[in-house]
Amino acid sequence: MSRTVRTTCPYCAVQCNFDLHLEDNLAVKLTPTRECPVAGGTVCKKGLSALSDLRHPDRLTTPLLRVDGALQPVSWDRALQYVQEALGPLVRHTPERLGVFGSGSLTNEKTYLLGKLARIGFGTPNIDYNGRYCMSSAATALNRSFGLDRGLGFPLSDIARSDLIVLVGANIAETLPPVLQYLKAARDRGALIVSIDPRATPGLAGLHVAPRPGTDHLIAGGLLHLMRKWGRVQPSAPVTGIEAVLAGVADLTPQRVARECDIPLGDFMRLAERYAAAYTPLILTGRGPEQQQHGTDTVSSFINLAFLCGHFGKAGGGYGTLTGQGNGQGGREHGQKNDQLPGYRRLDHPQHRREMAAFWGVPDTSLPGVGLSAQELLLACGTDIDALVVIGSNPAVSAPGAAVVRERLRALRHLIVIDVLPSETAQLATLVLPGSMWAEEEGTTTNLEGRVQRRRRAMTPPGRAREDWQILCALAEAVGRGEHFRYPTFRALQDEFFAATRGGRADYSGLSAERLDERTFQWPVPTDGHPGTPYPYQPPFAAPGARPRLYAPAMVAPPPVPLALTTGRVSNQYQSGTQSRRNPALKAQPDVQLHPDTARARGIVHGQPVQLRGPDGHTTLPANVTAKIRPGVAFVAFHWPQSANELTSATTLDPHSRMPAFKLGPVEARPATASESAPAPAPGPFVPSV
Ligand SMILES: Nc1nc2c(c(=O)[nH]1)N[C@H]1C(S)=C(S)[C@@H](COP(=O)(O)OP(=O)(O)OC[C@H]3O[C@@H](n4cnc5c(=O)[nH]c(N)nc54)[C@H](O)[C@@H]3O)O[C@H]1N2
Ligand SMILES: Nc1nc2c(c(=O)[nH]1)N[C@H]1C(S)=C(S)[C@@H](COP(=O)(O)OP(=O)(O)OC[C@H]3O[C@@H](n4cnc5c(=O)[nH]c(N)nc54)[C@H](O)[C@@H]3O)O[C@H]1N2
Ligand code: SF4
Ligand SMILES: [Mo]
Repeated sequence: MSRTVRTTCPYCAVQCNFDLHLEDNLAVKLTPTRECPVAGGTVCKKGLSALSDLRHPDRLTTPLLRVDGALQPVSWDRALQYVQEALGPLVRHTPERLGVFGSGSLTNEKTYLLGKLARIGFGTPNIDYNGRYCMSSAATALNRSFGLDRGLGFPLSDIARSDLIVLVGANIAETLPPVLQYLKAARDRGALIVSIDPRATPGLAGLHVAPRPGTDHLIAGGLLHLMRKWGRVQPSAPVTGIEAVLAGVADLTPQRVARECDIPLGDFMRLAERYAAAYTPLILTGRGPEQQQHGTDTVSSFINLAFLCGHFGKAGGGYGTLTGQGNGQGGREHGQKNDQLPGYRRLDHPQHRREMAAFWGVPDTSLPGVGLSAQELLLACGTDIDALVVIGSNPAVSAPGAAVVRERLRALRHLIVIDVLPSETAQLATLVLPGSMWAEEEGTTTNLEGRVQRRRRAMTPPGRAREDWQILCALAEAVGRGEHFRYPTFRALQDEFFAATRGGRADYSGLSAERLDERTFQWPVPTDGHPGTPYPYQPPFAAPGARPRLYAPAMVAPPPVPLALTTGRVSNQYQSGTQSRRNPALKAQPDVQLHPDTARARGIVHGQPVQLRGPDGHTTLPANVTAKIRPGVAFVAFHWPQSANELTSATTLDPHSRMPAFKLGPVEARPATASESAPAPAPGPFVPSV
């Protein structure tokens, strides 16, 4: 029998819609739809080839328990008995020694359930998620100025109305390809597109500025310095903190910016003149300036510029951050963060605690406090943390200082991984539970413009794999806390989730599956008849005094290093690569990009192996010698084991957001010796020992 189910893509935060065509309950084809409210029928090759995962031969189809050192298939009864014996005593006696690690690729409903499981199922404060590695600096900066964190404060299509688009460390053509159509529309109407990136990336930029990594805040500050000098400072609304911000940029002359960022003065002046003349200039940050030791302050410096020049909150103007993971936005709203309760409530806010405790029917004193952030949680494994439950993340590859992190994961007494494929993290587990993928479950995701959309189930999980939400409920039962986790249907969980957000900043309580069948909505949607909120950054602001509060970042350049490591993505791979490395349509190989001058000075030859050493590890990768990267910088993508995170620092974190410094660290590079050049063993097919 044939049928078609419309759903959203499993990968990035654009959340393109497409139709799955099924024959006998198996998806056989995927087609984009023009009715997609986000991308209008465009998708990228990752989305187009997403069917590959669903019935991949490596798909996890049975629980696996480590017995005598090897993972072996077991029944669900045996698996849940292990959970009872492993986690039960911790939950009863020392719940804080049990950690939970979640993900921005989980639906809103699973995110909500995971946070609830940690707080009132396990009773632990120690839950955090991979969005800490992704959006935390931009989220922290937006929250501290506006009391609100919605990545884009306008519909994506508004970008077409901008007359200057400044992409700061955002490689849109490779990471969010359908967004390019809106930039193209703006360019066709005369907009200039500027890319600030130490690498020349594909796309539409008419001006490319390649600063030293970690100096973006000086560009923002230098622009504000000139805007003030040129009489362009006219705040978007009454605001606190303006004097300190302006004082902070008083001596940031164009000459100083050009010198410290190491960019041509003429390019900087051209950017400044265009910014001064533009009516709707838009600054969009990606992970480049955000995943830094001072990423939060850097984002604040761009917010300050846009706000003080009166562009913040304009349709298609101002500032926005480009969220990355499929549910990166919703995933940071509903309680899997260490300091958060559903609806973007705060765990350290007495009123918010009372509201959620009453909603869940528990005493508010029983809710734990704020726990460890993601990297701190991983580093505490084997010392303060005895057991960790991981769902939807592969930190053995994606966490900074991955060699150190793998050591910590191995030191755990119990590592329980809920995944769909045998990720490198799953291969370290004591128990692996086979979960569900996008096309196998109902739910909602919230895309990079805050648009809530339905995911629809087309198929059932294979073999003995179960839907993630049912697994989470089973964990609660196994530790004797099933009482609050008995949902007769998924719909009961979904309705509870929507209701739980009522009164929170990210209020979804006006939504239902039926309303979302009619159309999509940008949050907040506080009542049944509410039309959604395309433009949420409007007075009165949620910040104290109803005024935005601007923060004055220190305008200090990072000390120069002989060779700076920066890391990121390539178009043909996704994240830690669990899915994309297995997809024959997405071929790519790891390498290290180096400028010809940098390579020559070190005797490094294109294509030859390079030995790279960072503060917490080392690896060998072939040299990709290219003039598309600035001298003195090495770029390594993080999609493979033995790639970027062997070289990043496990312990350097932004003090405000606890974001690791993925985008700037010291690295040494030299030609590899014969013994170092042996290619890293390719991960073979995964065969659990039987
Ligand atoms: N193909 C693909 N697409 C993806 C993903 C994927 O893994 N693969 N992941 C998704 C996710 S979760 C995310 S978060 C987004 C991320 O999307 P992007 O932010 O676009 O991706 P990155 O490659 O991490 O970083 C962007 C750029 O920052 C530059 N950069 C490095 N250091 C600096 C610096 O100091 N200053 C400046 N200005 N730039 C710098 C890098 O050279 C890089 O080109 O992509 C999403 N889309
Ligand atoms: N050096 C460096 N490191 C980085 C970055 C960087 O730019 N440079 N970027 C960081 C960023 S922005 C991010 S977002 C992180 C991402 O890195 P990770 O947190 O590792 O994210 P993924 O690779 O998407 O991991 C997803 C895992 O969950 C599984 N999975 C996917 N969907 C589901 C689901 O619905 N249910 C279940 N049970 N499992 C599922 C997949 O099979 C995979 O094993 O990496 C960070 N690491
Ligand atoms: S742009 Fe993102 S959401 Fe759209 S098809 Fe590609 S990966 Fe999927
Ligand atoms: Mo991300």
